[in-house]
Amino acid sequence: MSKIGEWVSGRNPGGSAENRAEAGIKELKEKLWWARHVTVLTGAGISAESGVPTFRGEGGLWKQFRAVDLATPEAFSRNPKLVWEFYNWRRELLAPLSPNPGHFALAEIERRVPHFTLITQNIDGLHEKAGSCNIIELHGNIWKVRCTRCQRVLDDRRVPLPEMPACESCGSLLRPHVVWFGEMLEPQVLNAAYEAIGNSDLMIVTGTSGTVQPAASMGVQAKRNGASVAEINFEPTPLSNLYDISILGKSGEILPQLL
Ligand code: BJW
Ligand code: ZN
Repeated sequence: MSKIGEWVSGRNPGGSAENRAEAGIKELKEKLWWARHVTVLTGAGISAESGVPTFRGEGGLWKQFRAVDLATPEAFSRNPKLVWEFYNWRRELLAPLSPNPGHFALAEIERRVPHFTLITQNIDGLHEKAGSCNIIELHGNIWKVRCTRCQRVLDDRRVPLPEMPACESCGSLLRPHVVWFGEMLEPQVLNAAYEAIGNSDLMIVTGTSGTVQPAASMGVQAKRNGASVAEINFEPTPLSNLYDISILGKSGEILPQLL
């Protein structure tokens, strides 16, 4: 038996992979029907079907580039031009992309349940483009810049930005308004996420490898608070066995089936 087969049969014994996914979807649909407050945590995988590269796994950004050279405050201090080159390249890549059926399904679920919070680790802005409203962006947004001196945060959709963009107020270097490794997440953002998790009776975790903290622990936190937790991911993650429901598949194919 393949690793995936072993894992799936451990969670939902019997039947083909398709039948097990179908059973998971049915169970999740029922939980969704009764839920009062639903929180969804998304990661790079939800945008994969829009053409956005993920970070880990085949074709992932961290397979081609070293995160320590491009996504840490030290890397930016050492070589801001290189870091801006990386983010300018990603802005060019993201600018023409559109949300996929997974993003749209979440926006529709938000309209149908009494209380809904979308926590995303993604910086691509595609949830907003799909019509989601109550969004918490844990790792910032690539379409925002922040002054390294006066800390002003501004929307900036220029593609590409100048090599070394400068703050209009104080002339200092701007940086992408994103959270790099070793940086704290904004306390009010983190508190809002934990508050939503604390109020939720159902949490859906989708398109994330569950490797980056503190986001990786949020599903477990929801379980500790008594919520049901379902994972929808292309492959099993280190946390899959801790959740109530694990559905293997593409978020763009599974999420619309919940409606
Ligand atoms: C599909 C699919 C489809 C594909 N459908 N699925 C505790 C213990 C150990 C370490 C730490 C710790 N606490 C903090 C740390 C350090 C660090 C960390 O977690 N490191 C780990 C790698 C070990 N965390 C931090 O530094 C964070 N800061 C912090 O906690 O501050 C306090 C502190 C600091 C230092 C020490 C201790 C405390 C900040 C983290 C910032 C992460 N930043 C990035 C870059 C953002 C900007 C940018 O994009 O450029 O955020 S890194 C990157 O990873 C990005 C993502 O948001 C994040 C998560 O990735 P994600 O979304 O899970 O993507 P993938 O690629 O990993 O997974 C995709 C999944 O989708 C896969 O499973 C696929 O199978 C699946 N998939 N197609 C469904 N169609
Ligand atoms: Zn400034």
